[in-house]
Amino acid sequence: MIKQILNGKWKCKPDVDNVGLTAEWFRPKLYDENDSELLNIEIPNSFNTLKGYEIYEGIFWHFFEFAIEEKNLSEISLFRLKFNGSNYNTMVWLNGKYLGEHNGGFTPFHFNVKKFNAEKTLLAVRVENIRKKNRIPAISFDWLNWGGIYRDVELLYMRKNRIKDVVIKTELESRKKSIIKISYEIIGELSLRWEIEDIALNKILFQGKISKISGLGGFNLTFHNPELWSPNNPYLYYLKIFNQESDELIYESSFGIREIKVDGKYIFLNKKRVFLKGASLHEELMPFGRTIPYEERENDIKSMKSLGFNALRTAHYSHDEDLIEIADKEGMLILEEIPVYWACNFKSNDTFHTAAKMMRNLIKRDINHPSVIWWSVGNEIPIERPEVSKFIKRLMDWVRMHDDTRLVTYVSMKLFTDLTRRYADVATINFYFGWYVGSTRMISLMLDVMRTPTFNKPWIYTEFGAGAKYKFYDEWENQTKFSEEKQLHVLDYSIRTFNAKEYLAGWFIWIYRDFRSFLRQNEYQQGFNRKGIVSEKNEKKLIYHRIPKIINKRRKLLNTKLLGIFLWIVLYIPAYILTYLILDAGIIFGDTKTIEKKKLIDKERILNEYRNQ
Ligand code: GCB
Repeated sequence: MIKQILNGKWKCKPDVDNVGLTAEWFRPKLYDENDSELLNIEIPNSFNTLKGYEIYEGIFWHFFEFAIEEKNLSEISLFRLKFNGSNYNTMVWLNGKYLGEHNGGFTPFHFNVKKFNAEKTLLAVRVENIRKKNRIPAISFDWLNWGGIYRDVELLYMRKNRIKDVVIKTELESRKKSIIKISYEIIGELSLRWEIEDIALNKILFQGKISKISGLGGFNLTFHNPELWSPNNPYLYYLKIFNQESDELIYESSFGIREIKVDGKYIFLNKKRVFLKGASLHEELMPFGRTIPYEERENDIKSMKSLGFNALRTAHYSHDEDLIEIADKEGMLILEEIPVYWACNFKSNDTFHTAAKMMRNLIKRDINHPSVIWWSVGNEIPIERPEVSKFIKRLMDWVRMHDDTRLVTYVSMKLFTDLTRRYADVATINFYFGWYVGSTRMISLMLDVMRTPTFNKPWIYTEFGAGAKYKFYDEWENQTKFSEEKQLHVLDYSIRTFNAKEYLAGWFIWIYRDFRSFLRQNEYQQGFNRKGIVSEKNEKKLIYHRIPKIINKRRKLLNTKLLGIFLWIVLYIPAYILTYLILDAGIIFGDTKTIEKKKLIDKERILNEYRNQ
C-alpha cells in the first residue's frame, strides 16, 4: 500500500458565526490562498494552539492543496483519505465534492475516494468541537476540549488486490509453547508469502506460502520456547506479508507473544500473577497540545518505568498510536478507554452507536499491540441507573465480540451501589480518600465494604490522588491542601495500603502530569488539574522522588473483612437511594451552567497564562 502523508502547511479560518456551509467555503472557486483572513497552521495541530483561539470551542475550516504523488495508478482501485484523529465533528470536501462527516474525537476514520482527476486537489475540512448532550464525551468533562485535526492525515492508495484486517493472536499452552493465530481478509485475489522474524536476532523463524486466495483466511503456528512479551522483557517479533507474484511487501507489523487472563481474584500475564502499578496520563503537553512529539512521549514512558511503574492508563480516550508503539518497545502495560465519561445521554441509541463505533475503531487500530491489555468502556458513569447499566453491559459484550483476548471493564466510582461490576472482568474503583472525602485511613475498610458483591474478581484501584501546586510547600503537620507535602502524604499512605490488600490486582495514581481543565479554578489550580506527580512542564514534585522508595512497601492492616461485609449489607439500600436521587441527578442535570460560568469568569486570565507559556 502506498501512503502519502498530507501533513504540513495548511491554511485555516475560524467560522464563529457558522456561515461557511451556506457560503460554500469548500468550493475551490471561492478559495484564495492569499485571502488575508486565512491563518497558517501546521497540521497536525489543534486550532486551540493558535493565538487568540486558545479556549475557543466552535468551527474552524482547514484547507490544503495537494497533488497525488504516484502517477502509475493502473493497479489502484480506490483511495482512502484517512484522519488519525480530529475532534469532534469533521466534515470533508475534495475539490468541492462532499465526502462525508465523522463524529468522535479520538479514533481514526477515513473516507473512500474513487479517483483523482485534477492536477491539484483542494481538501476542505470543517471541524467543530462544541460540547453537546448526545456526544461522547457530552457537556461536562475534566480536561481541555482541544479541537481540530491534531493527528496525521494520510492518503492511502488501495490496490485492487489487497490484504486487510490482519489480526495476530497469541495463546499460551504453557510458558514454553505458544500458538500464533494469524487471520486476514483478501480483497480481490492474491498469492501470499509470509515470514516471521526475530528482530533482536535478525533471523527468520518461520515462513510460508499461500496460493491464490480471496475472502477470509488465516493460519496457525506452534512456537516452542518463545520469548514472552512482558514489561520486564518487551520482546517483539515481526510479521511480514508479501505478494508472492510481485514480491511486494503488503503488510508488516511487530507483535509480542503474551497472554493476559483473569483467574479468580488475580490477573495473570503469561500465566504468572501480575500486580499493576501505574499512573494515568492525559494526552497533553504544552506548548504542543495533544500533538506531542515522539521523543516527549518516549520520555514519559521511560520516566514512568524508572519510577517502577509497569502500567499506564491512557485517560480518558485513546492516545496517538505512537504512544502504544513506544509502550510495546519499552514494556509498559496499557489500559485503553473511550470517553464515555460522567453524564452522557445513556438513553439514546445514537449515543450507544457512537460509543460502539469508537470501540470498534480503537480495537481495529490496536489489536496487534502486545502492550494493550484492557478495554474500558466508560468512566465514572451513574452506573446504578438501569439505562446506564444496560448501556455498559451491552458495550462490554460488543467489545468482547470484537476481541476475546483482553480484559474488558469500565471504571466505577461507586462504593456501595454498583452491581454491574459483576459483568466486568475486573472490578474498579475511583475514590479520593484523604482528598475529596474522608481520610486515607478509611481505604482499607472501604475496600472491604465495596468488594462484598464482587468478592471473586480482581479489583483495581483505578484512581486516587491529591492536588499539589509545584513548589508550594508547607509544614508537614498542617497537611495544607495543594501543598506538595499533603500530596506526598495521601499518595504514600494509599500506595502502602493498596500493596497490603491481598485481593487487589493493582493501582493507578491520578495522574502523571498536571493538565488543563476549566473546572479547576482556585488560587492553586488556575485552570489546571494539579494532581500530577509532575507539573505541566514536567517539573518533579516531592512525591515523584518518593515513589521508587515506597512502590513495593506495604502497611500493616487490621483485618476488617467481616465488618466490611456487614457494612455493605446495612448501607446498600440507603446509599442506593441517596446516590440515585441526589448525587447522580446532580451530575446529570447540574453541571453545564457551572462550567459556562467558570469559563466566562476566567477567560481573560486563562488566555494571558496561555500566551505566557
Ligand atoms: C476523577 C475523574 C478524572 C478527574 C479526577 C479528579 O474521578 O475520572 O477525570 O480528573 O477525578 O481530578 O477529580
